[in-house]
Amino acid sequence: MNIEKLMQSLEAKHPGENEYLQAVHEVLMTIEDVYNAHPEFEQAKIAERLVEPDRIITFKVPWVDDRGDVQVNLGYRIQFNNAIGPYKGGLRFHPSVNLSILKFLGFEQIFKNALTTLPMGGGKGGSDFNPKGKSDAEVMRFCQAFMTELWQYIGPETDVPAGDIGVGGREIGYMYGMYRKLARQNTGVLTGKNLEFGGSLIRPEATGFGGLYFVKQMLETAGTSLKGKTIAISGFGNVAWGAATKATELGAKVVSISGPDGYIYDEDGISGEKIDYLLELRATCNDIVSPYAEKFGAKYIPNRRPWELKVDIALPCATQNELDKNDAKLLIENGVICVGEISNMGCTPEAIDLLLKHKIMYGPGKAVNAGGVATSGLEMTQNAMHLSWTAPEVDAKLHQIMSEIHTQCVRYGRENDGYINYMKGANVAGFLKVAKAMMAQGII
Ligand code: 2IT
Repeated sequence: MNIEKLMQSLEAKHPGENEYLQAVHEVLMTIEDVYNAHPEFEQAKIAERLVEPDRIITFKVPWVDDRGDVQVNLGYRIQFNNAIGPYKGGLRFHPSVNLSILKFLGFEQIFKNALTTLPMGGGKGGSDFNPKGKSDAEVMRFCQAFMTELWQYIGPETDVPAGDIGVGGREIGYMYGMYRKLARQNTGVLTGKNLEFGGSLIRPEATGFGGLYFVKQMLETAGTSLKGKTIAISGFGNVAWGAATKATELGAKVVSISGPDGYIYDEDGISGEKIDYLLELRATCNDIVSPYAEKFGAKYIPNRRPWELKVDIALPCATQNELDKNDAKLLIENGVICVGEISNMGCTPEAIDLLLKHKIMYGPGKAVNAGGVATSGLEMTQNAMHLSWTAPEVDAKLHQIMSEIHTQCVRYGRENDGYINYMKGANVAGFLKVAKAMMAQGII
């Protein structure tokens, strides 16, 4: 495989799609050896076929705000690869959403979903709609308008969207209602639904819980544990909430959360009612964390990121490229032992290089945050069987899946000196599954 040539051709075809090119480059670099060991992959142009989505659907979403003004947003669904199962992946509603961001997320989702052991292909979608400051009625009208266009492209065996940044239970509910009305079917086509109409227990917590199960295994493999460790978390949404809950339960102390306005340092630990307060903060739709400091008497550091704190573990839980080279340098100087991405592509490539160079445990988002989509897969299973599992049943399955993902990462990521390159392990394991499925199914 000639990575440079392939990257040059992608850059020429998709200029300026930086996040997408970044995600593709990372995967190609890490799978190069195994790719070259299989000449049949090169012959079947597996790399060239993998890096382009099967199709991209874009549409406009006109809706009316509370003042009676007409608003026009863009909607997208990227159906990236369905070699191992129906397209599966979240919808992101955020003003930063564009083709590059959704293509990077959809591309990552292929490998992440392959790692979960469940039969799910990769997809992603969303809109540049900004939920910040919108009323419930506005969110409902937007979601209905969005689904009016999207519904014809999705289906329980075709493409199963879910939540991501800006899309939680409320948005999924409104979209599901519209889908059901248009398709006249109640087949659970979205995951992340409320419990009353086919949702799964543990799904809201699953990304954070799964992340901590994975980090726990990383630490145990290195001969240590979460007990008594201090953790910096970024973000304050659903993922940060689940991660803080499980980290505290497993004996660690979470000392930070963050928002676009800055971060909170709470040296007493963010636990109990303080964790539940995160859900309240999110529900205000103002996208700020500063009220936490006023309510609980913690420190608020405006316009900075929590990676300058002295902690044992750093868990990015907000968005892509939220931890850069300088942040990694500060964390390393402060003695960090593990960085686990619970956000998608949370670290920049330069940050990852530095962490690997210093042999810091680094878990990539594809592996660490796969518990979210894995539990979506479990929701699909329950819907298909027309039954619901108990919370302990779902949690046990999530645990098992995270453990299998860890095993795959170790299998393909262990280096000669014993250091585990989880990024390489995750990419190679995910890639091999998809590549073998593509090989077996011919050129399509
Ligand atoms: O990035 C992700 O894996 C998600 N936002 C969850 C996707 C899903 O289908 O549950």
